[in-house]
Amino acid sequence: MRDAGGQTKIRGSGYEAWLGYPRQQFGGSTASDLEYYGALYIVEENETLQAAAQEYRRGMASMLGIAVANAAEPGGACVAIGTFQGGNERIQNVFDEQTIRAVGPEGYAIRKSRENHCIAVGASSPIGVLYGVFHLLRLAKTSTGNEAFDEVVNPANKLRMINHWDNFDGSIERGYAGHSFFYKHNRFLDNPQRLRDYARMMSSVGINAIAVNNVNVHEQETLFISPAYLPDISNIADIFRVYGIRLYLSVNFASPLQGGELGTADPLDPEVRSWWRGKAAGIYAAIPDFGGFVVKADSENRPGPFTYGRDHADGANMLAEALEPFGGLVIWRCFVYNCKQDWRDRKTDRARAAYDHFKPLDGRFHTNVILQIKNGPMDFQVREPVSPLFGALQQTNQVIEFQIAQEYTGQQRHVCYLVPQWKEVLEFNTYAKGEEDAPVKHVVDGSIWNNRYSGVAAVSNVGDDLNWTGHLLAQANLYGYGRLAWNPELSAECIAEEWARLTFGSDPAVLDTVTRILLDSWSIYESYTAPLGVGWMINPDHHYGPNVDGYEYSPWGTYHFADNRGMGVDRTVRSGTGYSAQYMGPNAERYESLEDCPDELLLFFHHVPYTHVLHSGKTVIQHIYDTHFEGAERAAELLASWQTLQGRMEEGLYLQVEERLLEQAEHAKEWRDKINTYFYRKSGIEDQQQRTIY
Ligand code: GCV
Repeated sequence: MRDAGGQTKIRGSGYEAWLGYPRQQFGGSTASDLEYYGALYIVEENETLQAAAQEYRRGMASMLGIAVANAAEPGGACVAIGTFQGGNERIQNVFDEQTIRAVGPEGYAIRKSRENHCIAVGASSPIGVLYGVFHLLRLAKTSTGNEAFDEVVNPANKLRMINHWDNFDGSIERGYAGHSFFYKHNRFLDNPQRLRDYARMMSSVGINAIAVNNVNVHEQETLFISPAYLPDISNIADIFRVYGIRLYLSVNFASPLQGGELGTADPLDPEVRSWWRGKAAGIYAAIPDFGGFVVKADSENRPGPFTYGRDHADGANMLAEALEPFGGLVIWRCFVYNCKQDWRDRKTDRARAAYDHFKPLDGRFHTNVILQIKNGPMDFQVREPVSPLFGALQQTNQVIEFQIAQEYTGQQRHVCYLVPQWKEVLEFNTYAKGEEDAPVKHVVDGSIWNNRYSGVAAVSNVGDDLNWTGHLLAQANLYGYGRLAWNPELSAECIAEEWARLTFGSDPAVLDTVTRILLDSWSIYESYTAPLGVGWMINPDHHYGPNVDGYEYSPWGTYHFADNRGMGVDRTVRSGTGYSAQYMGPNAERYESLEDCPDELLLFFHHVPYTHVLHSGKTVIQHIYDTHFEGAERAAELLASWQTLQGRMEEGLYLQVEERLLEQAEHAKEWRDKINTYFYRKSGIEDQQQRTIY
C-alpha cells in the first residue's frame, strides 16, 4: 500500500501485524503494573537480549505512549530482564533455585516482586528472555493492568518450524500473498529490514526453525548448498539467529548429479556419501548453527532413493550421517506417493501411501532424522481424517506438518481460520497405547515414545504483500500456528481473541465480531466446498475455485467416485481399499463401520447411495444441497458482520478485509451453484425445498 508520494504506509496496512500494539486503555482502576513498565533494567549486551529490550521499548511506546527509561537507580520500580547467570541482580534476587530448575532451554519465568520493586523476566538463555518479553507484552496488551504475574513457561514442542515454498525466481509455490521476500529473478533480495520484521513476528510466537526454500527444489536452488550461494544464505541466517531461529534448506536428493559432478545419487554409493559429507562441511563453515535439510523425495516427480532400488531409510540416513558431526537434522517428508496412480481398480488408494511406505521402516532411521508427516493422509484438504502414521511409528522421531498457506481452504481470498482444524488433529486419540490416551499432540511432542526430536512444522502463508498474508484475517492462522506449536493446550477461541486484541485493540464489539468470524469460518468454507469428507473439487493446477472433476491427479476418474447412484470412496477392509485398517483399535472400527463413521468423514470412507441417511437425519444429497445453500448465505453474513465494524478500526484494515469478504460472498455462490448442479444432474434427485439449482 503506497500513498500518493510513493511512501509506504505502515499504519493501517497490516504490516505491523500483531506487533503493532494499538494504544491500550487499561480497564483496572488500580493499574499498578504501570509503575513498573516505565523503566527497564538490563545488564547484558547479547544481541538477542538487546533485541528483547528493543521490543519492550517499542511495544510500550506504542501501547502506553511512554518512552521507557533505563532503570538506573538501584531499587527503583522497573521491568528487569536477563538470563539467570547474566549478572542482573534483580533477576538473581527474584528467582529461586527451584524456579530456575523448572525453566527449560527455551523457556522463561515471569514474576512480579513487590519486595524487589520489579516485574522480572528471567531465562536460562537469551532467547528465553526474548520469548518472555514477547509474553509480557502480550499480557500487558490483554490484561487489565493489575495482574499477579508469576509463571514458568516452557514450549511443549522442541521443533516449531515454518517451511517456505519460495523459489529463487521470486515465485512462491502455493503462495497467496505476493512474491517471495527472500528472492527475486534468481537473486537474493537486499531487504534486511523486512527479514528482521519477519523474524520478529515469528519469534514473537515462538518459531525456532525456518526452511527458506521450496521442497520442490529446482535447478537454481539445488545450488544453494554450494559456495557461490552460501554467503547470501548465511546473511539470512545471521538475521534469524538474533531471534532464536535456525535456518534450514530444502535439498534436491539428486544434487550430486547436477553439473555432472557424479554419475549417480545412489545413497549407498561411497562417493555419493562422501559428496554429501563435503557439502555439509561447507555449509557449517558458512553457517555454524545451520539447522539441517528438508527433503521431498520420490513424490510428484521429485528424485529419490527409489531410482536406485533403495528405500527412504537408506536415503535419509545417508544425509543424516553427513550432518551428524555438526548437530544437523534431516527432516524427511512422508508425503511420498505416485501421482500417476491409476485408481480405476478402486483398490489403489493414495490415502494409503504414506503409511505403506513408512510404517515398515519404523526403527530404521538414524537418531538425527525426523519424519515430517502431513496432518492427513491426502493433502491438506478442508476435511480429512488424521494420518494413521501418528501412533503407528513408535521408534521414529516425527513432526506433524500443517499448511498455513490456504491452498485448498480459500487461498487467502476466503477467510478460513484453521486453528480449530489443527486442534482437532492434535487432540485425536491414536489409541497407540491401548486404553491409555495417546493423542497426536503427545505423539508429536515426543512424550509418548520419548523421542529425541519432535515437534510441529507448517507451510508458510506469507509473501511480500504489505500485510504479509494477503487476507489480513489470514494473519490469525500464522499467529495461531505459532501459539499452538508452543502450547497445544490453548483453545482456538483464546488464540482468536488474543490475535484480534493484539491486532485491532480492545474494543469489545471488534473483539467479539472478529472472533466470531474466525471461529465460524472453517465450517462455512467446508459447507460450500467439501461435503462429508469429499475434497479435491477444485480447478486443476492452481487449485482455486470449484471444478468437481478438476483435480489434475485424477485423470482416470475422480476422487469422489460419483455416478448416478451414489458417491464416496470405499476405503473399508470389507469391500474397499482397506485403508481403514491402518488405524488402531476403536478408530479402525469406527471408520470401517457405515453406521459409526462420523458424518463429516462418511464419503472419505464409504461409497453410499445419494439416499443414504446420515446421523443428522438428512440424506446425502439433501445434505449437499442444504449445506451449499446455507454456506453461501453464511458467507454473505460474514460480510454483513464485518460491515458493522466500519469506523471502529483503522480504515485501511477495515477496507482490505471488506474487499476480501465481498469476493468471498460472491464466490461462495459460484461454489454453491457448480456443486449443487453437478450432483443434481448426476443423481437426478430434486431438492426437497425446491430451490433453484442451475
Ligand atoms: C510443494 C501439494 C501441492 C504442491 C506441493 C505438495 C507437497 O501437492 O499442490 O504444490 O509441493 O503438496 O507438499 O510437496
